[in-house]
Amino acid sequence: MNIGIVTVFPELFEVLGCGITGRALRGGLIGLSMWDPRDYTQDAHRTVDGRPYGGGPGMVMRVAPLQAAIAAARAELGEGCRAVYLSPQGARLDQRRVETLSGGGPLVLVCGRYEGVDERLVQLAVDEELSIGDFVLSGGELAAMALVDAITRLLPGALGHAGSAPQDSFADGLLDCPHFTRPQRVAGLEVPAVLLSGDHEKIAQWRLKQALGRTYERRPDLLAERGISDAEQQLLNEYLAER
Ligand code: 9WO
Repeated sequence: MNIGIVTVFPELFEVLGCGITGRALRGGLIGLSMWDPRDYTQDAHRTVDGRPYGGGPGMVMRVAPLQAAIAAARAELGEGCRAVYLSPQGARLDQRRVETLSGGGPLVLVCGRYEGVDERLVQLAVDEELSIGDFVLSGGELAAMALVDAITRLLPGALGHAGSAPQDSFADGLLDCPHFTRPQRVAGLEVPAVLLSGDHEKIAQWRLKQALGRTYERRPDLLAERGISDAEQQLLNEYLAER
């Protein structure tokens, strides 16, 4: 999976050298390339921004350097690639979208700074605008890194022990169940006995019940979207009765 990053701060992406993404990079499972719009400017000051038409505070990223950087990235990554602009105005990213992007062609992730990019750049060179949540950052880079991380961990072979990804939160449209490790008692709080029973069938049932209960309590919107089977409704009823 090849991903181009259009950013005036390429050094921010060094953090992806750690952990799962770092191993995926070293193993060639993902390829990251950086495209700095400043390298595609014509003036001595390497200007990438301009004052906003209509006035107001701050600066706006100009079309030409961004467009040239995106074009250069596209040319190297192949014309089948999609350009994604990360911004709070984008469609909300969710695990389903991550799965689609992870299984698709190369990506160019466009990171804005300042007050944003000239809207004509979005019209001319961006295929899709995505948001990772309803909050404002100082630039699109952290959102792009979140997307790279989420995509990478879905690639076959990215996770050490195979089968971790499908058990993640959201794999089945549910929040994750609680997890416990040693010691058995912490500040008077015990690990649920069923997890010590060795009965893998019962443990799986307990985990599903917890996942259903937590999703119902914390994210009823997810549960409504996903739907619930009769057997699962039974488990959810047990969970609520046990509260
Ligand atoms: C800055 C600003 C300053 C004064 C008044 C309004 C303002 N809006 C912004 C703004 O939205 N800046 C953005 C910074 C411009 C595009 C890149 N930036 C960004 C991307 N911030 N947050 C994101 C982002 C991306 C994806 N998902 C969540 C947030």
